[in-house]
Order: sequence, then structure tokens, then C-alpha cells
Amino acid sequence: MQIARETLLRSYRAMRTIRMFEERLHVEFATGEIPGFVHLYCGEEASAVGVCANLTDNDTIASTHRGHGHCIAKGVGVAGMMAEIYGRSTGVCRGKGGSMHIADLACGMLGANGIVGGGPPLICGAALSHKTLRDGGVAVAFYGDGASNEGSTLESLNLASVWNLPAVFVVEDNGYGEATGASYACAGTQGARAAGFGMPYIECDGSDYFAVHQAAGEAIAHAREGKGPVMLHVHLARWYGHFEGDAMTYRAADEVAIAKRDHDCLKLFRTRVTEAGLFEGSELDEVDAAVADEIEAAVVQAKDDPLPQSADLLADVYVRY
Ligand SMILES: Cc1ncc(C[n+]2csc(CCOP(=O)(O)OP(=O)(O)O)c2C)c(N)n1
Ligand SMILES: [Mg+2]
Repeated sequence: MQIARETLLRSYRAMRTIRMFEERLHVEFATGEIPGFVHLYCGEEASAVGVCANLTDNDTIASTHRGHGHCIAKGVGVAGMMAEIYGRSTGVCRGKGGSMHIADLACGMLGANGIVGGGPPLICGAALSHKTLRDGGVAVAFYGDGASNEGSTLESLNLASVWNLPAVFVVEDNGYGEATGASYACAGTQGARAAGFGMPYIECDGSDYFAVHQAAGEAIAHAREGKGPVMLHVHLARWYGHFEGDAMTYRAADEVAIAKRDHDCLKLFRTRVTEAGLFEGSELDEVDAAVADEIEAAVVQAKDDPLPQSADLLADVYVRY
């Protein structure tokens, strides 16, 4: 499939933004200025971006505790995200959500989620809304291999199937749930699970933006055409620990080095588009420089922004319908 040049450039920028956002957080978190936990998405960028390149603001996604990449890929602003992570009142959730609860309904980002397996049920609700309102929207849940074993996830697969919902279940399989290997924790295969619930299953290499874009395009088109839910299984590697501070003693010494050398989605993307003559390396370097400036400005601003006032504690927390 031919992907428009503009889409490719936007996708490259989004992947680079995720990479630089996360690498900067890795440095900033170590200073102790960021409250709570952060879980970095570095190495997995092509999954969020390849999927979201097939979505519009009318489509909805639900994310995970490792959610920064999904937010950026769906169009949440970097400055508001950084301020949120620093707990500032200028953050997208006014500083009350933090890293694991970033949401921006204006662009269809229903939220990162500290509850493993929390996204799939939300996506059933969103998909039911799309179907009932006939607005043409598709709802996508990103969740990990660990989350794939949660009862809430398995119930959601069932519900989406029996209700024939316009939903896509993206299993981001990085091989670990915290320190536990997926080969130890996950029975059977993801494909057999999809088949068990009567839905199509597609798998792809998550380091290859083009492969993800193609596979997600097929899955999302299927759901959008009213043919029901699909499971998309994306194979990935995470470059940092489960959380910042994780010594990763459960991983082979060279595992991350090999992933960085052979499966870096940004390097692979650059090689492919420059060899095809679609972009000059210098054009992509300009994007990198612009993103670096954007991240720097976001960090400086976030550190300078005010904390929420205690009088605002309950504002925006409870909603009456
Ligand atoms: C319901 C629930 N159980 C356990 C946890 C603790 N926990 C946080 S992340 C995580 C592992 C999740 O693994 P996976 O779904 O593969 O996502 P990854 O971290 O690999 O991106 C666990 C067990 C939690 N936050 N919520
Ligand atoms: Mg995992």
C-alpha cells in the first residue's frame, strides 16, 4: 500500500517525538523532580504511530500505564503532557493525573491507565457508542502481553465479539509483564485466543512502521466496515526497565543492545524512506532538530509552571450526569 508523503513525515515526527520525550524523561526522572512513576515506551514507537496513522480524531483509543507514546501518536500536545507529568496545573489533566492518567478527549484519547487490563472494557463502551451513534468511529485498545491475561481483557474480547463492535484489540507484546516472561505467563497463543472469541487475528513486527501501518489499516478497515472486532498482535522490545529504576536483572545482558542495533524503528524507517528516494536525510534531520527544541521548551515550561491549588482538589474529579 502506498502511504502519502505527508503521512510518512507526520509519522516520523511522531515517532521521533516519542523517542525524545521518553529519553528526556529518563534523564529528568533521575533528578527526583517528577512525582510518581514513569514507564517508558522507547523502542515501541512504531506500534502506537503505525496504528494511530490509520485513525482520526473521531476514533477513540485507550492506553496503558506505558501510555506516553499512545498519547503523542493520537495527537495530545507535548507541552500539556510534560506539564501533566510534572504535576502542574497547566497539564492536560490539570496536574491531577500524572504519567499514568493522561487523557485528552478532544483528540479521542480516553486515557492512559494505571489498571492493567483497564483499557479493553473502556474500548467496548466507546465502540458501542460509535456503533449506536453511527458516527463511523472505531475504538482501539492498546494493552500488553501481561494485560492479555487479565479477566477484564478476556471479557472484553467476548463482549466485543458478541456485540459485533467496531473495536480493535492491539496486544503490544514486549515479552514481559514487569519481570515475568510472556513465555512463562501466557498460556496458548494470542491467535488462538482471538479465534476462541471468533475474531480475526493479524500479527506484525512492531519495529517496522510499514508493517504495523499495513496490518493496523486492515484491522481498522474491517472494524469500520461493521464486520466486528479484530485482534492485532504487535511484537516489540522495550528499551528501558519496566519502570524507571528497574535494574532488569531478568533480561539477557545483550538483549537491549541487540534490539537497539537491529530493531530500532526510527533507524529502519530512515533507511527505508531515504533508500526509496522519498526523503533526504537532511529533511529528517530538520524534523529531529525541531522536535528537540519542542521537548526542551516543554521541560523548561513545565518546571516553571504552577502546581495545582489545594482549593482545586475536587474540581474536574467527579462528574454529575
Ligand atoms: C490490575 C493490575 N494488576 C497489577 C498491576 C501491577 N502492574 C503494573 S504494570 C504490570 C505489568 C504489565 O505488563 P504488560 O501488560 O505486558 O505491559 P508492559 O509493562 O510490558 O508494557 C503490572 C503487573 C496493575 N497496575 N494493575
Ligand atoms: Mg509486556
